[in-house]
Amino acid sequence: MYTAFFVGTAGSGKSQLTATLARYLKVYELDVATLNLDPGVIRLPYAPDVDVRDYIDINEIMTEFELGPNGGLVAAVDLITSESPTILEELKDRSPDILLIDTPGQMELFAFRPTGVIAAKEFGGDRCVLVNLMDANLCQTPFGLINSLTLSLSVYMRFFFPQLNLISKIDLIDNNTREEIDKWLEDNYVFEDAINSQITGERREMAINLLRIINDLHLLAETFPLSSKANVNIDQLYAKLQLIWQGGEDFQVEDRVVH
Ligand SMILES: Nc1nc2c(ncn2[C@@H]2O[C@H](COP(=O)(O)OP(=O)(O)O)[C@@H](O)[C@H]2O)c(=O)[nH]1
Ligand SMILES: [Mg+2]
Repeated sequence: MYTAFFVGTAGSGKSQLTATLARYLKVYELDVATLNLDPGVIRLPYAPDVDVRDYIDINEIMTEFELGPNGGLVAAVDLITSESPTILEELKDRSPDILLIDTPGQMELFAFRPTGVIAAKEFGGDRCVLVNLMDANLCQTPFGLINSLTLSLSVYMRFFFPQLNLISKIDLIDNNTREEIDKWLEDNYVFEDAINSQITGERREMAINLLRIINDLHLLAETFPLSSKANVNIDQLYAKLQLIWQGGEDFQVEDRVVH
């Protein structure tokens, strides 16, 4: 089974992309299933094949442990780990070729707590790709983009999986800015020039150093814009996923995970 985890800040478009990519793959008659790991979501733009909400009821948790919405969500996400055997059973029954995994709205609850890495180990299958979404609204300046890429570097450190970084909702950005972003992504020296001309002082030094690390780890080369709503680069995303799923180095998901 090939899997893709969608992670990213709240509202970056994980659920919408899960819906759009599942629909796209079904057009090619591929055997694709979706797994929703967000116990707190109320409405989804797709009907998940397997849904964590069937096992974890956030309202019940809030009442039982006398928690507010934030505490309830943290407890609910942490509970995913104990429900994973049942979820795995359901997945085994369904046994798709491709599994798209939508993760909790607030990325820190998933990516930066034990649940994320445990879920990656449990549900990651033979070949797992991490798809990290960066909201285009936050990537319009060299500073914004490097800041978002630094967060994706942090995600990479945590999971150490093959990772794609998407500048999501690119349809919301004007054409001139999109062209600028494309130039920064194509050539890290152009990106450095933009940082040098638009950021000053110690922040500039920091941004340049971070860019070099991100580029050395090939994270910049695997960064591209996408829109789930306007269908921009969905084909490119699938092509990149296929390359990693079917080619590339052999690895065991379990070897990659650190707590
Ligand atoms: N314009 C535009 N809006 C999008 C796109 N993807 C998602 N959205 C909207 O952004 C909001 C958050 O999306 P959602 O998928 O729920 O984000 P999540 O919290 O990361 O799962 C919703 O209102 C979506 O309709 C996109 O590609 N373009
Ligand atoms: Mg969501």
